[in-house]
Amino acid sequence: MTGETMRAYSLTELGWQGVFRQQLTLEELERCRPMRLSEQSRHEVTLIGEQGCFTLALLSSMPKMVVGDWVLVNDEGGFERLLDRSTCFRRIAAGHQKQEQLIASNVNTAFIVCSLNDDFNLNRIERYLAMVHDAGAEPVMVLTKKDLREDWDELSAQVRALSASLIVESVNSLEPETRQILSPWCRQSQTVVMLGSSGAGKSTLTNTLLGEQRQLTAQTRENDGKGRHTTTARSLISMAGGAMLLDTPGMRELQLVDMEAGVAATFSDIETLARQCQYKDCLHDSEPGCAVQAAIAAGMLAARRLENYTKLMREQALNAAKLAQRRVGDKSQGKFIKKGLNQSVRNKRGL
Ligand SMILES: Nc1nc2c(ncn2[C@@H]2O[C@H](COP(=O)(O)OP(=O)(O)OP(=O)(O)O)[C@@H](O)[C@H]2O)c(=O)[nH]1
Ligand SMILES: [Mg+2]
Ligand SMILES: [Zn+2]
Repeated sequence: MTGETMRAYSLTELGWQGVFRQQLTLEELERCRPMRLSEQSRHEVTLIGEQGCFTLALLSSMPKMVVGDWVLVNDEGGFERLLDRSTCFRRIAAGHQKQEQLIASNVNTAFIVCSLNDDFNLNRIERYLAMVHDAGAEPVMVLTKKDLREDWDELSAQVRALSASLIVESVNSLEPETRQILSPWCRQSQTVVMLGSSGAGKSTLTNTLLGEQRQLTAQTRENDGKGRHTTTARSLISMAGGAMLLDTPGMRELQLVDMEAGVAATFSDIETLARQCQYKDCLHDSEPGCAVQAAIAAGMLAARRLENYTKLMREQALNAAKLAQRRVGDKSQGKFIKKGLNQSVRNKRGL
């Protein structure tokens, strides 16, 4: 570990909560200090705590860590252990290799940032909601670029219709009053993650909440709602007197994995209807006595919603199966390597 000078924070400012404190033994309370992982790269992580900030080199013996984690550091400045997470966001990494990727941990609220402009998409919003429900955090929909759409209220109503319990705020992220609108979730000891597509306005929102231009944001480009990736790394930033804000790079592809409960929570209306279907294993397709199809016919449920529910349920199960297969593959490959090593040892010994 190498020391670095930086402003020190109180644990409350860093998002410390009872659920973490109660994990410490008396001995650990005396000997160790908790620090929060604020940034990470392949080989090292940045930890911040009451005494400032450290860079910790990662070793293969350490557990997989992610931004938001609480880590115990001993008197000598060494890694002691990772505390259990209260919430954890994950997805299947983009690309061919089906690998689970951790995105953030110990988050209380997820702002699902979505532009009211070009990339408005209910299916994608439901995808994010499934991920947030899976993580165990509270989702808040933050619809940005309200100033660029005259019909913003209509779009906002479509999002509100997804679930009666869903909180939906429409904002202009560049306006200081947005800070007021989002303040209920930005109190001290809270952690808020910004999730959403590239160009949705996550960093703009972060800066407005911080009251300073801390994060780099894309220039406004007319006729180009797509946006390049401006933010390239996740970082946890302290909002003076308020929450810890976690800005993330836009996700090109958000594949769900092993999130049956997260999808079910996102589509609780369909799950409730399904309990009234005639057949327990109803696929809500063309079975007789299907309460879900009946709700669609009666205009109570959008056919789009059932389609997306079916798609996400299938996707998460398929990815879970692929991941399990990959794990088995890794294990047998591990055995193979071991066997190979034993053989080479025998060869060296002339056996
Ligand atoms: N008019 C208007 N422009 C906005 C609003 N929110 C964001 N923008 C603009 O949209 C562009 C993209 O915003 P960013 O904050 O960089 O987007 P991001 O979500 O952080 O994107 P990545 O870092 O690539 O994931 C910038 O030019 C912002 O100024 C808004 O509410 N109204
Ligand atoms: Mg950004
Ligand atoms: Zn049915």
